[in-house]
Amino acid sequence: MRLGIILAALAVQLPSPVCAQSNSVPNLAKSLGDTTAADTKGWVRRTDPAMEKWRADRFGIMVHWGVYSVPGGWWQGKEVHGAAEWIKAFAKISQPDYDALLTQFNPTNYDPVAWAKQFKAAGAKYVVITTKHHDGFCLWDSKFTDYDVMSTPYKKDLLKPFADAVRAEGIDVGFYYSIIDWHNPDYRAAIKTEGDKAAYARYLEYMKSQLRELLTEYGPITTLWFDGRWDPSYKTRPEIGKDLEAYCRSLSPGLVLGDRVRAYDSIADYNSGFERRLPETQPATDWESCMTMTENSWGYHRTWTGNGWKTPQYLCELLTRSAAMSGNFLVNIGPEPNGRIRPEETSRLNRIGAWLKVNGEAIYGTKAFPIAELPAGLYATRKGNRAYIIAFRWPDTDRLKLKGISIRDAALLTQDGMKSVSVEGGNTIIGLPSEAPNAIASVITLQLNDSTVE
Ligand code: FHN
Repeated sequence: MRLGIILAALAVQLPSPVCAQSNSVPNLAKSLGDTTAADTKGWVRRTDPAMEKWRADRFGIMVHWGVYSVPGGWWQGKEVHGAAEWIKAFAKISQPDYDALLTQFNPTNYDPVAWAKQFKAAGAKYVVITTKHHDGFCLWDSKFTDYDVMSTPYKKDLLKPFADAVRAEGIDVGFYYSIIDWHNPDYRAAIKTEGDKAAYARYLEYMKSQLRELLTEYGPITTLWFDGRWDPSYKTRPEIGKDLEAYCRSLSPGLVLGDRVRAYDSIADYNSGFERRLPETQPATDWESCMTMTENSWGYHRTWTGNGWKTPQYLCELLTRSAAMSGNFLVNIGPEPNGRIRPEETSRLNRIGAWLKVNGEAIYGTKAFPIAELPAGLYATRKGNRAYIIAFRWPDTDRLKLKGISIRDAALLTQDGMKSVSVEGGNTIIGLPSEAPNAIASVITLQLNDSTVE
């Protein structure tokens, strides 16, 4: 067993929520990808069109798909708790046994056009798919390895039709790429000898070759989502990440890169370290949260129980809280090995999409709008001189006083269009119906007086 996988297996013993599963663990706990201590000092806020587009998107979908979906959280008749994409490490599966899974990966129901329509129906503006996860298996026909989809019975590139279909729906395509690789013989978790150093240098070339394929043969890729930077071989040598980052940017100048390409020493274009949680307060940099629908499995887990699935309402609230702190929200799905998106996920995506269809104006293209003493369950965003109060808990009384702002006009966003509400009390109080118009969360739009500083 390789060093990386041994360390990963050891991680099972650690109290990391990625690895452990317990009913007492809160829904949004810390996990391996979490970072909070990165230095924000050297961070430069990009204002080019690609970055502004990403910033305005606010909502995306992440897809974890690979051969790990075949066992789907089960090994030798036993359920393996925790993240299903980690099953090789968690169940201590030998390389030959794991490789045998490739012969069972045959997603004949894969319909990228239907996937793309589903993403559209969910209201997603960008999608990030795992091209290669920690197991090293590649979803595309890579010239640099046989450990890819061409070695499965399916024998067709999965990414090309994915990228084409997603783009055809007007959604941006992003690629997840794991730095950790349990299969590549040159990958090292730690560098202890000159031999390790030489091997890792070869691995770096391998990554670059693959990234060149991904960035040049699949149309415009708006974001590269690196992951797995915590092994000492990477995290103690920031120059490796810097080299990789410069290489990717040279191939695709507008690329939006999260900080996981770097070795915890600085933020790239945005902080991608909020994994399965949101920040407590608004970060100083651009940021994105990635979120599982279950407690902690990203890949398909056949019989997910744990502490259940997040409700559509909760997912909408997490998305809203992100926008209200000027951040993006990436919700994850883990498709089945046959290529279907599971019903627990389609139903949630559809509910989020239905909510966004009426209320998306309060999310897309907005940023934080701090209002003092906003009651619990209410969030505020802003776009120019229009602000939005998004109420996940309808106010207790039918008058809402908003401190420190002056409103010209107010209305409710409803399925049947805008419904005017009264503004009183020196332009700070709005009159509300006694019942919330939307079952998930209702949006009150505010036309701000020009004196309200942007
Ligand atoms: O170990 C992975 C995990 O499987 C998953 O891909 C998440 C997604 O952010 N990232 C890693 C943990 O940080």
